[in-house]
Amino acid sequence: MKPVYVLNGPNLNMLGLREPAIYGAATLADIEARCRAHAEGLGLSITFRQSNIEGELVSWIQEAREKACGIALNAGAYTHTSIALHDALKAAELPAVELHLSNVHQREDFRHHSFIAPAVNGVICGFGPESYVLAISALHSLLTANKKA
Ligand code: DHK
Repeated sequence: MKPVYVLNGPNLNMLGLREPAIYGAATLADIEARCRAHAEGLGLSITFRQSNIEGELVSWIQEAREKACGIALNAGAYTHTSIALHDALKAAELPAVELHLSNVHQREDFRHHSFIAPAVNGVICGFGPESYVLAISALHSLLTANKKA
């Protein structure tokens, strides 16, 4: 089976150092390890990547169309700005989940709007690193449901 792509946008390479009161103490490497262990338990493999560059995220979503079975995306601040990521997700035609560590709805108004949300199956936010685990479980459910269909 093809891997799930777990894609991370800008500033997520700074986790552990960055505003720990909001984003927690776990590093992106810690989260990657947790995602791998969880995915393995579900019989999935993952490709885990981070970029600060919008176009690179677009290219990885395009690549996913052929090489992945689903996408979990924390697009960071591009969530709130990127029509390009919206369009790439639409074109990928794969099960996809938007996720965030923080509860964006409890935060500044500019974080309340997502350009990603209309292009994915669902959104998970506010559970810290557990948001990644929940997103992988959600993709597993979607993939299992697809197989039964
Ligand atoms: C991460 C970011 O970098 C912010 O720009 C988003 C998201 C929230 C998170 O909570 O994972 O607004």
